[in-house]
Order: sequence, then structure tokens, then C-alpha cells
Amino acid sequence: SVQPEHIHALRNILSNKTSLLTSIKGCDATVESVSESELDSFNVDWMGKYRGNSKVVLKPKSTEEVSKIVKYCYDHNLAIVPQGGNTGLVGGSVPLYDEIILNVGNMNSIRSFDEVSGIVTCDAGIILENLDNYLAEFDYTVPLDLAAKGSCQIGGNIATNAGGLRVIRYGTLRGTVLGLEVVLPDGQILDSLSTLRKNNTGFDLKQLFIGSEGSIGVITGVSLLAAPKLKAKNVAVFSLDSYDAIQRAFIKTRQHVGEILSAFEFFDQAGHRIQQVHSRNPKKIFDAGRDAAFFVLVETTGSNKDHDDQKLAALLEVLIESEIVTDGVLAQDTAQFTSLWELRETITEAAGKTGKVFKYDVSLPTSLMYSVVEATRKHLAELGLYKGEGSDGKVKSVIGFGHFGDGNIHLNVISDSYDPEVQSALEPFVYEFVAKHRGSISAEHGLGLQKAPHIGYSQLPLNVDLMHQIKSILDPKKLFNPYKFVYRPPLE
Ligand code: FAD
Ligand code: 2HG
Ligand code: ZN
Repeated sequence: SVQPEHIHALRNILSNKTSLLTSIKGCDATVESVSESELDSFNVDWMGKYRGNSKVVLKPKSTEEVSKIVKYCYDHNLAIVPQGGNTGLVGGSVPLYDEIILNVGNMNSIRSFDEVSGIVTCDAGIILENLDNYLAEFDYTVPLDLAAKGSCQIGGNIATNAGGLRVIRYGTLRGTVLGLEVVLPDGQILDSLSTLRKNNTGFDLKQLFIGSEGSIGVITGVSLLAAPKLKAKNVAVFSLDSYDAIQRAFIKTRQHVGEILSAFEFFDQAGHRIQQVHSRNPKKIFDAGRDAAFFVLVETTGSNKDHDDQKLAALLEVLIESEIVTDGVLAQDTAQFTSLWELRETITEAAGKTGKVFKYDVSLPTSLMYSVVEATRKHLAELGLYKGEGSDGKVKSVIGFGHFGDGNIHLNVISDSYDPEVQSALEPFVYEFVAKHRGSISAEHGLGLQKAPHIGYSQLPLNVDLMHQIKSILDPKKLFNPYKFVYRPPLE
């Protein structure tokens, strides 16, 4: 546990007094003490589901400071939770007990940008939206977008290998991250900050850290291949009356607008209703399809607005004529573009306002993807916990939405509280369902604390063993983000 003498030593490493926040009593006057509640925004996760009890938050300003902090903690057996924007949804970004929180938010500079190649190198603590705004000045964009863009950091995005809304266009970060600078658990700085697109010299070490969820080091620097920011964007939302129709709409969409397709997202009626209740935008532009079973959002991004708009309108016509969709609306201006995207992007926020949300982020074969929602509703109803949408069961709502084009659905089960009865009705039920269909229990959000014990549902024992070996090599004292990710409890 952290003692005042540790605080003084860590304080001396940091160049700025305000880079250390602590609620530990008994420190000298060089240390600025805060109350425990002032550390809540670092100790409690975005959903209010996980709460740690750390008494120290460090916000270093440089890679060297991170390295010295980590070395000190290694030498003194102090556990660390690396933290970015704290928007993670699996309990990975907050401590379980009193681990030190190492938040890289003060490291937020652009280090270099090459306008010809589009390669940007920056600190890991830069907020995703700020990085995107910087690149926009050069007509480039980050090849990643998600509703948490105003708070999440590029380092956190890489640590979780975040997917988001445009994987269908740009692929995952595993392809667009070109290099990383990482402070390893013993304090050494691993400089793998390559800006080369091709580099087949040995193992691609940076891949180990992409999606490593703070378990084997702190990402401090990033180089990334930005994408050209094309000006012609449009979006359409369709209503459909069956899940099968979404699959047929996807085939047609790729045939008709495949070369300009930048998102193919979906949500169900229950998700839409919740979104409408909490909508920031009271002017409904999609009233007609309101009670449809499903909705699909298609976005195109290209370089010729008239051409792309015509193609999207033609797709809508094809989909309506072939009776695949029941209705559709095409954004006519920027305001409508934003409103249509809000229908999809604000579902997470709306679910959080409706109640406490049990989240499952799964990959399944496309044809089976929605069956996880149906099976969960049936299972909860049989247990008497769910009596239909908005009724008075313990579970108020079960919604399904997500990245159809990536085979990734988000199942959200909304209750009044994080009720243990609901929790044990859902787990391992959902994981077993996913394993039975050879899916993944963590498509894009990571394992964190929530899914660490359940890794075996999606990974074979040999794979898990190798992961433990890698963790042991890099973090032999198991000080980095303990109890999470590929954590294995010690034998009794
Ligand atoms: P944090 O939440 O702070 O941390 C997440 C994990 O990464 C933790 O394990 C932490 O230890 C580790 N970590 C953070 N920074 C570092 C670092 N510098 N070095 C090493 N480890 C680090 N996720 C998606 O994949 N797709 C989505 O579409 C999506 N949409 C979201 C929408 C909303 C409204 C919200 C609240 C979340 C959403 N998420 C989504 C989840 C979350 O935003 C992402 O996982 C995001 O990438 C986390 O970034 P962060 O900076 O907030 O990281
Ligand atoms: C999204 O796709 C995010 O909107 C969040 O990944 C999903 O809230 C969720 O379950
Ligand atoms: Zn998602």
C-alpha cells in the first residue's frame, strides 16, 4: 500500500506539483492533498459500475517522467493502473483496490505530421477528437471514430484496440497504428515508434500492446496512418421489419455503394425507443419508421457529393422497391446528417440514463448475431426477470445494436441497479451462448475486470497459457493493471 514516503518520492519525480493528486494524509507541504471524492472521476468508471479506492493519481508530462515513476513503483512493489479518458466499458480503467492511477492526459502534444504520407506521431494522452481536429486542418482524419471521441484518448483507444463506427472502411487499429512508444513495467522505454508502413524485421512487437489493456506497459507515444478527409459525406437511415432484411440490405448496399461505404450500423426497436426518450434532438426526422423492428444506418464518404448522393438515393430506391426496407430517409443537410447519426451514436448514453446497464460486446457469425438478444430475452423472461420492454420486471429493457458490417453486436440489459440476481442470470448464460456459436465474448471493448475470468469462452487453453507467459516476461511482478485482462489468480 502507498505510504507518505512513496508520495514524496513520486512527487520529486514530477516536474509539476499539480501532476500528483493524493488523499493520503500525513504528506508534507510540497504535496497538494485532495479529498477522496475529488478522486472519484479517476476511481469510478463511465457506467458507475466499477469503483476503486486509489488514493493517488499521477499525471506525468513526459515519457521520461512516466519511465521514472514506473521504475520507482517496480522497485517498491506498487501496482499501477494506466488510465486514459476513463471511457472504457469493462472495468479495465479503474483500480480494484488502491492501485496507483497513472493517467497520461497531460501528455497531449503532436510530435510530427507528414502531409505527404499522412503519418502523424503524437503523445498518447491526446483526446481522439482533438487529434482529429488537428488533422482536419490538413484534410486528414483519424481512421477511428466513436461516440466517446470527446473524452477518450488515442493511447486508450490503442490499448483497447477500439473498433468504433468505421472499421468497415478503415479496418482496425492493428493496421493503421505504425509505431508505439511504451514504458514497460520495469521502467524501460520501448521505442518502437516507427513511421514506416512496411517493416518485416522480426516480430511486430507493437501488436502486443495494441489491445493489451494496460497489462504490460504504458503507451506514451503513437504513430498512426491518418486517412484523407474526403468532403462528400452522406447518411441514410432505413427501417426494416426483420433481421433477415438487414442481411439482404447489407448485400445490396455493398453492391451499390461498396466503394464509398463508410458505415453500416444497426439498432433494434427497443434501442430506438430508449434513444428517442432521451434524445437531445426533439425534432424527429424519422417519424415514419418509428415502430419498425430494426433500423440501419448507412454512411457514404467520397469525393464527389452529387455522384455519391445520387448513388445513395438509388440504393434507397432499390431497397424500397425490392421491399427489403419499409421506409428510409436521406440526410438533406448537415443538421440532418448529425440528427440521423445521433439515432445510433447516442444509444449508449440513453441506455445509461434509463438505468444500470449490463453490457455484452460480442462477435458472432452474421446470420446469428441478433439471436443473442432474442435468446437473452427468452432466458430472462423464463426466470421471471423480464416482462417485456418498459414493464415492471427487474430488467426494464434488453436492446441490441452495433456494427453490423463488422459482425459485432452490443447487447445491453438495463435494470434499476446492478442486481446480483440479474448478473447471475446473464453470466455465464451469454458467454456460453457465444462460445456455442464460436463467437467472441469481447469484440471491441476488451476483457477488463468484467471478462478476465471468462477468457476461456473465446480462447483455447494453449492460447491463454501463451498469453500468461508473455505477461510474466514483461510484468514478472504482476504490478500492471492487476486482476484484469489475462490475470490468473495465484494458486491457493
Ligand atoms: P480508458 O477507459 O482510460 O482505459 C481503457 C483501458 O486501456 C484500460 O485497461 C486502461 O488501463 C488502458 N489504457 C488507457 N490508456 C492507456 C495507455 N496510455 N497505455 C496503456 N494502457 C492504457 N469502444 C469501441 O471499441 N467502439 C465504440 O464504438 C465505442 N463507443 C463508445 C461510446 C461511449 C459513449 C463510451 C462511453 C465508450 C465507448 N467505447 C467504444 C469504449 C471506450 O470508449 C473505448 O474502449 C476507448 O478506446 C477507451 O479509451 P480511453 O482513453 O477512455 O481509455
Ligand atoms: C457503440 O458501438 C459502443 O456504440 C458502445 O461500442 C456499445 O454501449 C455499448 O454497449
Ligand atoms: Zn461498438
